[in-house]
Amino acid sequence: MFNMSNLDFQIVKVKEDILIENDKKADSLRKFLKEKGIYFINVMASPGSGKTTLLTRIINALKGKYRIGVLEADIDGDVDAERISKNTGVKVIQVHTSGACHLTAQMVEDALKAFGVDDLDLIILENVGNLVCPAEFDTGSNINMMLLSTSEGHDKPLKYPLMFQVSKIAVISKMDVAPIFDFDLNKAKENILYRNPEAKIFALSSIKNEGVDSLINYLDSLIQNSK
Ligand SMILES: Nc1nc2c(ncn2[C@@H]2O[C@H](COP(=O)(O)OP(=O)(O)O)[C@@H](O)[C@H]2O)c(=O)[nH]1
Ligand SMILES: [Mg+2]
Repeated sequence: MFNMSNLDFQIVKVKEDILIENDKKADSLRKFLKEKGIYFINVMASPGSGKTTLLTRIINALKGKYRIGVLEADIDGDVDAERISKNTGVKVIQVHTSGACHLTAQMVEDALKAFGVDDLDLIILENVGNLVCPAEFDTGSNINMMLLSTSEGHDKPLKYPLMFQVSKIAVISKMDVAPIFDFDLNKAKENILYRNPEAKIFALSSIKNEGVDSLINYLDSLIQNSK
């Protein structure tokens, strides 16, 4: 694209091009996984919102039914991969993003190549903890699930629209401590639905194991219906 002034320079819409390329790669990855009969869930949220704790419960509930592989994406470290491996026993791979705050579809494809997917029915990606960047990049997943923990506040859908728009499942986590943080569940639901009227909302506590079963049943039905 060229600028509107008479000066001799060019404006390149780098980000737009990157996103278009990423969308293409994500579509081809989705097609590849569909042909193999593999369902892929991308989990996004702020750091500390309870992703790994919730995933541990989901994986332990579904691992008897599906062969599960987990991608743990972080800027550095391998603590979550270790936690998932130790607490669930399923196959896990840690992906480092070299400083990036999100995973691209290309990074997912590279990780899956290293991982090997032939023995899997379900892939779960714990994306980098961030409420902004991961929402922009289609990972090739079948569904995006995001978490909003009660300690973050019920106003977050108003501040971070894209994350709520691209996530078909919105989990409100840490309901056990909602009163401490003056978290208003009705307002949170209203704010989520304002961003995404189709969102399926689950309010739960992973620590107390309350409300987790209905999310697991819903995920199970999505996986079954994808076959
Ligand atoms: N009170 C409460 N704490 C939780 C719950 N789920 C996770 N946590 C705590 O929140 C912290 C971050 O959890 P973690 O699963 O590592 O979050 P992640 O960074 O999103 O993966 C840990 O200290 C967990 O024990 C919950 O349902 N209730
Ligand atoms: Mg984690």
